[in-house]
Amino acid sequence: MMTDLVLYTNPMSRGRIVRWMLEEVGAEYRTEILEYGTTMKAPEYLAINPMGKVPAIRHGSTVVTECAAICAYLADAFPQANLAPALKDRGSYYRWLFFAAGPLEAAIADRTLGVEVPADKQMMVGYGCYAHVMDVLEKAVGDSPYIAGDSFSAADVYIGSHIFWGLQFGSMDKRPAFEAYWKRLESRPAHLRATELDDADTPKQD
Ligand SMILES: N[C@@H](CCC(=O)N[C@@H](CS)C(=O)NCC(=O)O)C(=O)O
Repeated sequence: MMTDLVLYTNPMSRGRIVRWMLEEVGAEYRTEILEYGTTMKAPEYLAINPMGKVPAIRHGSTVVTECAAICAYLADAFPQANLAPALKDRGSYYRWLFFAAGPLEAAIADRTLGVEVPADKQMMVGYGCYAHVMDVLEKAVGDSPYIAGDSFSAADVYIGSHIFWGLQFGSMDKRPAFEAYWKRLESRPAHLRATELDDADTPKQD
């Protein structure tokens, strides 16, 4: 298939977030699967993402890396999908996209790795403490049907994926508000399609 939009991914990675987003915008795209430790670290791919990590996208001559940035980019590149609010309404949209990419990711990673920030050092750590991040996020997902208000947006693809994985892998508290929020997202046709595509690309375990 000839297309100017390419997804660089591995089916067992955060690339699933971007696949979901691509299915939401309904864009035609081609997928390149990269393997951990080999093609992901090869010079050809390091020219796309010097971090040697997936996902990344190339859209014509534009390369975007970092899941949250890719979700935001695709929402703007394909405005007909209506996945980004008007500029004047983007306060919550940007806040939660960046909150999830920064404080939420870091809080979950530290907790998973058993890193505890001493109380007297929390003021210098971007997320403060894990419990506070959970409380703030719990309120946010309970305040409106979607994270940035009444309409589903790219921020839901990103933050919803974190919540889904957090609940699935036990890296986040199983709070009813998180479960109710994910229930509103999980059967979106684009999410189901993306999961099916990534599952089909996942090597089967014997
Ligand atoms: N901050 C990046 C994280 C990307 C990332 O860590 N990807 C992992 C897979 S989920 C990866 O490619 N790891 C391979 C490696 O580090 O060698 C994003 O949000 O896109």
